[in-house]
Amino acid sequence: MKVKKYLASTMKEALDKMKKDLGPEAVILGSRKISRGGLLDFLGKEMVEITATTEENVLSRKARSPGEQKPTGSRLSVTVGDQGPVPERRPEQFPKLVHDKLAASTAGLRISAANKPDAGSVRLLQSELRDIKNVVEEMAEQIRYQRMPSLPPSLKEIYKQLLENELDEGITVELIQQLYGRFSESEYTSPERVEKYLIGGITSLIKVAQPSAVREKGPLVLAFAGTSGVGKTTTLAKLATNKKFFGKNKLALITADTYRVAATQQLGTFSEIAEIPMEIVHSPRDMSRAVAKHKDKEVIMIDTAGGSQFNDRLIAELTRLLEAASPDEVHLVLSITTKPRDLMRTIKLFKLEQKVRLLFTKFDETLTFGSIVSVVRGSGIPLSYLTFGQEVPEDIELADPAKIAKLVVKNIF
Ligand SMILES: Nc1nc2c(ncn2[C@@H]2O[C@H](COP(=O)(O)OP(=O)(O)OP(=O)(O)O)[C@@H](O)[C@H]2O)c(=O)[nH]1
Ligand SMILES: [Mg+2]
Repeated sequence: MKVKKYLASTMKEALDKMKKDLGPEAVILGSRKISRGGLLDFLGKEMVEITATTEENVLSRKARSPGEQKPTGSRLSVTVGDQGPVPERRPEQFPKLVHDKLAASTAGLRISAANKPDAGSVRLLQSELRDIKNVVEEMAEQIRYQRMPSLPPSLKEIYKQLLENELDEGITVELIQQLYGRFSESEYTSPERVEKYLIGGITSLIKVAQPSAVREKGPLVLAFAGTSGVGKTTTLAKLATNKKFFGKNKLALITADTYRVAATQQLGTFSEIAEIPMEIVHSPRDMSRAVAKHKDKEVIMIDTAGGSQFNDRLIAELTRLLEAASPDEVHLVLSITTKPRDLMRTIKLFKLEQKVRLLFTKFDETLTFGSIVSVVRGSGIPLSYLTFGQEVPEDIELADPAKIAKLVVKNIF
C-alpha cells in the first residue's frame, strides 16, 4: 500500500499538497502536529503532518480476507473530498461517515425479503460489520486523542486513564500539557513524580467551604436540598448525631418534606430515637415560625423534599421555604454516582444563591471520582461534606481536596 506524508505549517496547506499529489479522492490515514524537532514543542513552531494514500489502496485493503492482519501504522481511513480537514471533524458528522462506509461495504451484497441470503452472503456481511465496528472504534479513539497528537506513550496512557476515571477532558489536557511542558523526560516517565504532580494539580482545583461553625448567638441554620434519593435525610441524621460535627450540640430538626407520608415518618423516627425535637412545615409561614420557635438551639437542620422531575413550580416552592428559613448554609446534596452532565443540570436547576455548598454522597458506590473535580470547578461552588456509606453517624467526613485528588488518580500508578 503506497502511503505518503505531507508536511506543512497549516492543515490547509498540507491538505492542498496532498490533493495536488494524490488527487481529490485521496484518503487520509492520520494527521498529527509535530515540531521541527520531531516532538510537539509547546513553545516552538508547530507543523502539521498528514499521512495519506489513494482510494484504490483502501479498497484493495477491504478486499482482503477478514482474518488477514491489517498493515502496521494503518489508521482511520476517511475520504477527504470536500469534507475538510480530519481534525476538525465533528461528532455529528459520524452518522454520515458510518453510513458511507456501510454503503460501500454492502454494495456487493444482493439481499431482499424475497431472496433469502445464502450462508456466504451472511458471512460476508458479518465480516463487513466487524470491519465497520473497527472503523467506528478507530474514529472514536482518534477523536479522543486528537488534542494530544504526539505525546510520548507514558503520558498518553495517563491521559487515557484520567479520562477513564471521569476527569473532564479540558482539565486532563491542561494537566498533561503542564506535565509535558515543565518536566524533563526523566521526570515525566517517573510514576512517583507524575503521581505527585497530578495529585497536587487536582487538589488545587477543588475548592472547599469553611467548616460550619456554631455561632455565639442564635442558631446555625443548615438546609439540605437535592433530587430524590440522593441521601439528604440520611446525611442530615449523620451530621446531627456524629460527635465530630453537631452530635454534641443542642439541635432542632425541621422537615418540609410533606409530599410523602413516609418521608416525615423517616425523620420523625430518627428524631425520637436521637431525642431531637422535630417540626413539620407546610408553608413559608410555618417555616418562619418553626425557626423562631427554636431560636434557643445551637443548630437547626432543615430537610426538604426531593423530586426526580424537579420543575419550576417545585423549585419556586423550595426557594420560598428556604427564604423563610434564611439558612446560613444550603447543602445541595448530590450523588457521585450521577453522570457529570446531570449533576451540572441539577446545580443549574436549583439556582441556589450564595450560601450554597455541594455535598457529595455515595462515595462507596463508585470506582471513578473524576466527575467531582469538573463539577466543583465548573460550578465554582465549594464542597462541604462527603459521605461513603449508609451507617449513621459514622459514614461522613469533611471534604478534603487532597484525599479526593488521590482517589481520582487511584489505580493509575
Ligand atoms: N451506599 C450509600 N448509600 C447511601 C449514602 N447516603 C445515603 N444512602 C442511602 O440512600 C438511600 C436514600 O437515602 P435518603 O437519605 O432517604 O435520601 P433522600 O435524598 O432523603 O431521599 P428523598 O427524601 O426520597 O428525596 C438510603 O437507602 C440511604 O441509606 C451513602 O453515602 N452511601
Ligand atoms: Mg429524604
